[in-house]
Amino acid sequence: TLTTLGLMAQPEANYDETKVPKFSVPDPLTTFSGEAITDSQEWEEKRKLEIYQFFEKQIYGKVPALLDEYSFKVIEQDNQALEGKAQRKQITVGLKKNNRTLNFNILLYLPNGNEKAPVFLGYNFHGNHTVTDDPNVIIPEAWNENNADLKISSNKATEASRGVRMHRWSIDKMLDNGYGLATVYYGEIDPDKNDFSDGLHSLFYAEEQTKPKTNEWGSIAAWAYGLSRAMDYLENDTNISNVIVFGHSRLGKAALWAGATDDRFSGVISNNSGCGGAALFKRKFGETIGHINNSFPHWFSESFKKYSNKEEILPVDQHQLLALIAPRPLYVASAVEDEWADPKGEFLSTQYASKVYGLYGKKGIDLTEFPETDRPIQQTMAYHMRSGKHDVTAYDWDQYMTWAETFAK
Ligand code: GTR
Repeated sequence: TLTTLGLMAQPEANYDETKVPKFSVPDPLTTFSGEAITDSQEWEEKRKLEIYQFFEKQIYGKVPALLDEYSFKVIEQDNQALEGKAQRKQITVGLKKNNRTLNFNILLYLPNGNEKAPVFLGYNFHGNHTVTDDPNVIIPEAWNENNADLKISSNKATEASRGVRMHRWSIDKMLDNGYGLATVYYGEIDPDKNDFSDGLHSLFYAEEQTKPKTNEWGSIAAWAYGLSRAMDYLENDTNISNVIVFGHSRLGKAALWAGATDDRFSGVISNNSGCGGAALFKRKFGETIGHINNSFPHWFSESFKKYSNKEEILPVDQHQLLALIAPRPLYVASAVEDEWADPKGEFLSTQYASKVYGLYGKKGIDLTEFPETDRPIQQTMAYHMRSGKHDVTAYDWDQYMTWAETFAK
């Protein structure tokens, strides 16, 4: 059967475990030429780089060049925000290339009373003003996807959408537990539509160029790059001890790639990131490469399209993306009802990446059984399967904070 999703008819998603194809998991500890890797030094010198380069050229796409200029400016600050609980800063970051400029705003809350705090950095889907009802948070000007439930129309956020996504960010609890939050509206980096004329990509074009080259970045890589540019500011803020990068769903894919490309992130959290995130492609359970390239042709590099409905010829899988983050703490979280994201595939890739963590003497996920729902496993690598649907909940944040307390501070 075929279903029409976007551009081309695609096979219907499989949700039947007995129909998952038999496949062999590419071994993180055997090089493409067949050499065995036995310690962390060999991993870094021989294997990590070739895996990294594969993901860079064939999946997410390469960043084409360096920026010409980087600048930041604290445009708003209140040391007694949120009833005195927090310091709030809003920082405009300016990126310049070929005389073109792109600006984005970081909203930063730091807990009062601590000299230095660990910070969660994560993109939001519709604007910094959606994560809190704080009336002082700036509403983004950039293109915004319409969403009637969230009161966004005419592709522009307004006052009407202030606070509409508060439930996804446990800001009060973060502050009470001594964590800060930094968030950015992802549409300020690259509007999420199949159009390469705007956003970060367009800064880097040569004259007459209208889209990235075949092996160059899609939107996920551009969003990951934006997280690193936010980090350029955060790592110099003297009130911040370390930054844990977080993302949900498509933004979880971006958080993972940011974690793999930038080791300044001291920890990485993937919340329901699914296909192209933590889930294994080769299981073809729920969303597949064909589906994702078809519905979101702009997310990956053009070179990744050759793997649509050809998972078997892909020489890597997503556990190797996770392994690129080793030995830094990594949390992968799924939700039971989020079958489109293949929770079991997210779990298995976490488990398969564990042996790379083992090379560093770090504990991964050593369970062989699929874990029980709402029973988190927390080591340097952590995993939980939450009851409920595709979302970010207070439960998720409670687990992330408990884990970060021991492993990622
Ligand atoms: C879906 C997409 C998923 C996931 C999700 C989201 O439509 O198929 O890969 O990214 O969107 O970001 O919420």
